[in-house]
Amino acid sequence: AAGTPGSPRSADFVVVANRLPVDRKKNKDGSQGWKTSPGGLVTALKPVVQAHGGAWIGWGGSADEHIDPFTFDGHGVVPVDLSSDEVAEYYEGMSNTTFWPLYHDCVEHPEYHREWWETYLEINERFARAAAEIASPGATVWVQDYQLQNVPALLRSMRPDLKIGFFLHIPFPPIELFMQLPWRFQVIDGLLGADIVGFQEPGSAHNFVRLGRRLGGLRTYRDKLFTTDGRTVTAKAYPISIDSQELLDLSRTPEAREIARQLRDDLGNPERIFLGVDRLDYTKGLRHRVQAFGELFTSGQLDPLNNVYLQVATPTREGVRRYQILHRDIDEMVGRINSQSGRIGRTPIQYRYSSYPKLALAAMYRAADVMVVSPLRDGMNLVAKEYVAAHDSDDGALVLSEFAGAALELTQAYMVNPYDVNGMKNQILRAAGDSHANHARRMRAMRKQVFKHDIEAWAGSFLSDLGSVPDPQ
Ligand code: GDG
Repeated sequence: AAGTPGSPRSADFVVVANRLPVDRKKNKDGSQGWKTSPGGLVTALKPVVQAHGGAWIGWGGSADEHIDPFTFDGHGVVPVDLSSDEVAEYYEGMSNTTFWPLYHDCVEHPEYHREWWETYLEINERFARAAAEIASPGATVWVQDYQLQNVPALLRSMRPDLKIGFFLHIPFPPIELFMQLPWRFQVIDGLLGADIVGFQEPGSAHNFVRLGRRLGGLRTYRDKLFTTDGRTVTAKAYPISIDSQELLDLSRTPEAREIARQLRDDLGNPERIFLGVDRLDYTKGLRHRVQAFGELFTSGQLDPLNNVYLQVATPTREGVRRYQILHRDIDEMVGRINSQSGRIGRTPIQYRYSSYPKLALAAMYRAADVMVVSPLRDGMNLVAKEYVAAHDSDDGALVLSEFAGAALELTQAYMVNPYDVNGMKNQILRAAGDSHANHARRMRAMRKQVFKHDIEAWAGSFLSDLGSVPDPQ
């Protein structure tokens, strides 16, 4: 569909996120158009934005390009332009080389650069201004994620009449780590501009409250922080989820069944398929996981004749150095392991550095006997939930890191500490060898959880809490 040009009307519900909910596409007649982006957040929030005739503010994804606001599919689209220098400093720098590692337990060293911070603030102000311009009086604005932590306070200073929610998709770190940040006061103040600050799990919410008390000197009570300007901010967990039914339906289509069958065939019809699906990110624990499988295959504890480990690693943040190093390391590890185990015609690790259509992923989840999700730290991890929803048989098993937010909900998974390679090897073997009865019991319990608490429930519970925040005085 082509968007309708012209500034969207003022909106009483506004989403502010780093990325817009639309991607460019080429129409049949060769002209440029837009299509809705894939992904859970868009699936969850788009209907809400549509219902309100609301607007979505975000970056279009390519630098040095100006896009005018337009109306698309019943909601406003308000692009925020970024130059390539701004992308380097605000996005690749401050967001993905400072906040991302700092908030993930410092599994890689965060870098602190004053220029990045300056640009980060400038861009946050640009997003806030766009929201201030389009929000109608008393509107609700929902700001998303670590790229935009200063938007709540900036927006509140421009528009004190608004209800402002913020949701952090990644972990919020313990005070001992957060204290490293040279701009720690500003970030806390930025977040405190919201009425509700939502996190993936209670531990993160608790870290934030503690920080508000210790660093901000605020009075707090349970999940409430009382700001110096007389407002109450709630810090609470809203564990995000997936569109479980949609994914299950997809995995049940004849197309998905056929792709799954073909996949088993292509892999040589092994007794067991182990699967990993991750963005190629250092937080996802790929090095440790590949090491564990490598040892299982070379020692013969997993026989390469009957077992295959399929790892899909989706390209991501390829402009950031740490990601380039990780890419090279995993290529090298997989090559070494495959050359040392298996035999001609049998490659124990099937590694794809590539992204796949959702249908293919659904088919992979369907085909996988054991799903291995072993991040070193993860806000939630949707892949774990997707496997549970899409693996349409009781005979499946999920190996899950205790450091993923999902571990609090998917308690019937085979839990691992990903740093403990021996422990992980044992759990992988245990998950693979467990009885059908145990598999079935665990899968059913997890399925119940994922179908009851889906993405719609997530958005609904955040927005209903935000709706009951008293109007600003
Ligand atoms: C952040 C937080 C939190 C992956 N490869 C392909 C593909 N994917 C999809 C998966 C899943 C999504 O990407 C990844 O979500 P995760 O939750 O696993 O991880 P992050 O990207 O790090 O997400 C995380 C999340 O935000 C939501 O709040 O859970 O903790 O880090 O949906 O299926 N999708 C397609 N092709 C691929 O190759 N189509």
